[in-house]
Amino acid sequence: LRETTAAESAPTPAQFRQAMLRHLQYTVGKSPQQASLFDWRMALSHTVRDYAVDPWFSATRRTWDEDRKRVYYLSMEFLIGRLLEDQAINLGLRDVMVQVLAEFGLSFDEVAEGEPDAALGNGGLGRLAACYLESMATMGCPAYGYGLRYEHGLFRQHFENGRQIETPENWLATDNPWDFTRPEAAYPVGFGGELHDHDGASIWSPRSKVLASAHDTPVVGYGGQWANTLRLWAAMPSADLFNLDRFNAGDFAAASEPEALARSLSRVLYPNDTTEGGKELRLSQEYFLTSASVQDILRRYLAAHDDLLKLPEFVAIQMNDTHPAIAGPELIRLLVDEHAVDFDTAVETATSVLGYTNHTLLPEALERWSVGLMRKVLPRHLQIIETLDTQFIALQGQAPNPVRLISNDQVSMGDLAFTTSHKVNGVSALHTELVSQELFPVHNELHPGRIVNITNGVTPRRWLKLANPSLAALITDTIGAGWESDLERLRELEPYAEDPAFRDAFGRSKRQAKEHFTGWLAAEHGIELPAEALYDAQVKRLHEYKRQLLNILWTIAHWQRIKRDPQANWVPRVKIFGGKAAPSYHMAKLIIQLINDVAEVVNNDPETRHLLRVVYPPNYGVSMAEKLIPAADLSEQISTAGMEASGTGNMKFALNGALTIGTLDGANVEIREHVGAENFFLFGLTTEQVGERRAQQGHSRAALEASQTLRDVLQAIAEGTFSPEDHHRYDGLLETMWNSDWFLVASDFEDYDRAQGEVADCYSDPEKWQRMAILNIARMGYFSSDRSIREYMSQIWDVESAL
Ligand code: 26Q
Repeated sequence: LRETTAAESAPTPAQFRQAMLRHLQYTVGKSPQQASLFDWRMALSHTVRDYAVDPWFSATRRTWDEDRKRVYYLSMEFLIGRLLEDQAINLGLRDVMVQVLAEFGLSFDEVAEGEPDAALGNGGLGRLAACYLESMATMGCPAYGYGLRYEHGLFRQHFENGRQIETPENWLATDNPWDFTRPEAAYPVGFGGELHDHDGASIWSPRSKVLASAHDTPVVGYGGQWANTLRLWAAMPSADLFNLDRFNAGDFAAASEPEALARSLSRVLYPNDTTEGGKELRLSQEYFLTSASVQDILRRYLAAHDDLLKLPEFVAIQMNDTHPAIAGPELIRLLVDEHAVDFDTAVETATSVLGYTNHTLLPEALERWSVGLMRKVLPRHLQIIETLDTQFIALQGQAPNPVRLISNDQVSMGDLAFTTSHKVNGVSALHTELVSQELFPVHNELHPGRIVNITNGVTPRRWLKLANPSLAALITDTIGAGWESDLERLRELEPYAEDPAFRDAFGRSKRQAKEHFTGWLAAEHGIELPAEALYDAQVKRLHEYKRQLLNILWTIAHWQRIKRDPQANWVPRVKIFGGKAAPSYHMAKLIIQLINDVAEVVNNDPETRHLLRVVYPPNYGVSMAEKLIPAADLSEQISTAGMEASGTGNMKFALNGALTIGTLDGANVEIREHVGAENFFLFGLTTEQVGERRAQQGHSRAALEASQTLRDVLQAIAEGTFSPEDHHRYDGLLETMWNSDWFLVASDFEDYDRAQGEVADCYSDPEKWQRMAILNIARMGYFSSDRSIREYMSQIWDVESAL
């Protein structure tokens, strides 16, 4: 086995070319003359993948040889996007690859554009898991990601008459070149059935069993010195799991139940980013992921050890939100039922191994499963949870109203995850404070120190080096290479904020990023945009708390003002929206329609179209973000304070030199502290003020009465200005604005308007704007996911880097 790093063993163009031609001929079965873009991409991907295998083998081998502690990141979502360029960059192959393709007359961008996004996630939580995988590999943290190999990732979005239409995503329709199938790594996962008492012990006889079969993708760190595994489970009906007894008894339907269940388990990702209440299939998916992963973890541990009580010295399992929170009961079950560990020791062992990351405070997003459903699907786990509940009540002594794991006939997965974890973390300083004080105050008093903060981060390889090659090149020219894996080095850019030549160069790189984005937008969607304008972007899942509504209402106000005084000195703006709504989230879908309706009117107004455009390219995802974020001047992070756990898009924008207009919410607070209050457009109520305002009767009406601007906007909507064929389309939305406005759009409108005015003033002074943008970039080093992972390693996982 070679122990050299990728950089040391980088191939020459001739070697790379030969390797690629070999794959074209022998893996793809084509000659260069016959090869399509697809064939070239397959040959190229296999070639790049080959270079991942050596570091992958050597990392795996060393972890075994050195008997290292491993981290297991359990997540229902991994929003990876494309892998080709990412892997090539980390292996140091990007330049050679581009050059060799050019020799064949191919443009790398064109070849790469054919790769479907692996969209195995909804949004922030799933993308965070992907950034963390890449950072764990870069930091030499021995780790596995465990997830589900959904046949269909997040739905595709398009618009018909401005309305969102969902269609199935099909990323596996063509070959997935990154995937190594591991049929030998397969585990049975049981569902349903009964419990029998045997000598005081519970024996679980599941009604159906489904096989979990592993598919591995190597995840290479930057510099190619370490690689980990992303293991995705596919559900497989298995011949020997077909229920022969039932078949022979004539119950043919019941006999094929396992097969039907298997076909559905890894079929599709749930498209909600808040809990889909009570769905049996979702609970089964969560258990399928968790059980297969925990079985695999124990199998790997027992291959080198025999004392299960020492598990916490060698294994750390991180639960990405409560979705895999059945891991506690599952680990306890396996220790007690299969390995004869006594119950209390099993609980202590499991708790020492597990960690839980909370990503939300929204009550509707906290998972609860009905006791009836639990009993039906996971009877043994329910029994274990009941025992844990009894113990947890006892721990609270004489408390009159103890917190319970089971209440109102529902299992609270957050409380369960807390009690079975040795560390619980929030994802930004503000969020962690709210987790301690609002969500888990009782747990927090019982277990002081269990809650820790780990502020989210993003990988600078994908979100700067890959996405923004012109800015990345400027940075390297200015401070030298190496910032990619030591992002605090960006601070060396600070003095250049005062250097006119550097500011110009930054301006040119921003211009290039805009051209790259608009070129794609024109080719893909036929939308032409002016290059000389302030690009103002809000891209993220559609949610009322994220307040895309505030943004579009302000856009209408801005349009009305321009029309009132078209000759004034307006800063031309392009308002960019992107994001999907959960298919059943009616208000979010109505807001999408409003944005598209406004775009239709505003973009066709000859009086204003040179000053204001509204664009909403459909099907926002990782690959669109990579083009759009580098092009943005202004980043909209305008959630109601206290509601966005962290945000990570906010970090990607600032790292690429967009200025933020934002509230004191989630990680915005820390971003503002790092980049400096003078380089951030702050507005809006604080978390505390939000609580107070909501308690005031009639706050929405009062806020509207105080804002002529906003009343004019609502009036225009009510008159059908944007829906001439249906004046009542937005009645429901207007009613909410006047009478409830839970998300305080009206309360924050005037201050948002003021901040947008400052944005425009500032943008008309390019020198000032560029200085601010450069200082943002220079001071964003803290938000590298490498820093986050370092903190997880020391504060939660107690694991050392192998590098
Ligand atoms: C749960 C049960 C059933 C069906 C779906 C779900 C489900 C799926 C996805 C619930 C929540 C999610 C995703 C949540 C999410 O993306 N949260 C975001 O996490 C980011 C990373 O920490 C934060 O930056 C964001 O603030 C937070 O909203």
